[in-house]
Amino acid sequence: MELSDSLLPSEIVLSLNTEIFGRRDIFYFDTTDSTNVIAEQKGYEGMPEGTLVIADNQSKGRGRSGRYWFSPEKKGIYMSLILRPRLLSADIPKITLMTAVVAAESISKLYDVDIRIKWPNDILVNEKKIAGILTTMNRDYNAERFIVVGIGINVNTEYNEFPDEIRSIATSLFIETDIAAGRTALVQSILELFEYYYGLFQSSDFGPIMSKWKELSQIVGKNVQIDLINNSITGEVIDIDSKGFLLVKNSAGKL
Ligand code: BT5
Repeated sequence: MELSDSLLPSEIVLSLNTEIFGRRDIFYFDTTDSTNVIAEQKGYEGMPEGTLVIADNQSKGRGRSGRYWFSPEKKGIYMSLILRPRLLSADIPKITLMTAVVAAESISKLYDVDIRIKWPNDILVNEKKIAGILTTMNRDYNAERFIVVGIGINVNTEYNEFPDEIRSIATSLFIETDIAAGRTALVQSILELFEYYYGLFQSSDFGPIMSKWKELSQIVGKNVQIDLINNSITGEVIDIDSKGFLLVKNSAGKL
């Protein structure tokens, strides 16, 4: 069947192999400001886990700490999921790491690219950013905690379409593979892997997901510079701890 060039809910659910994610309401927009903003509103109103907000275009796509996410029309995937996890607050940051594994594996399942995760939320191909994740935690009208996980992926964006300031640091699946890809199959793959890893996370421990994360990040043993708001830390990455924090040893041997 010929699919439309939009991310229509009726096409996303067709042959979708999940029970929760994508199986609750799907709010589709041809254009919106930010799917995370809409999902935060829907979460506040009490919408359940698995609710999906998805758009073909974002006018104010958000990154972390007030940064932006470039979201050209029908060129990428801009989606946000509502979660109501049965997890301790200390485990919530791991959702971002888990989502990075989901995004990376969804891409590498469908495309022949060498995908890497950069702590905590960057997905890279050839050292350029192809996807990003934005996780927020809020309380709804009933004071119940909920999480919104936003995923942005550059699918068919061409090199010249990226704004000047990110052209050299961003890439897309089209740039990397020369294949103009259907976005719907990638959305389905994300929903399916999300459901799998989220179930694993909540029913057992984070160990298997952390192993995948380490395998995809190849960061242990690397020398890094971490820029904080007022200073920066350089050193060697020793490990990721059980809470999902990066452990870095500086030249003085201090962890
Ligand atoms: C992120 O922030 O990487 C999180 C991006 C999350 C986007 C999704 S789309 C669906 C959902 N709805 C939203 O409104 N957001 C989420 P951060 O690590 O802060 O990276 C932002 C930085 O990446 C920017 O300051 C730019 O330098 C760069 N950047 C912006 N747009 C990009 C793009 N399309 N591809 C690669 N890099 C980009």
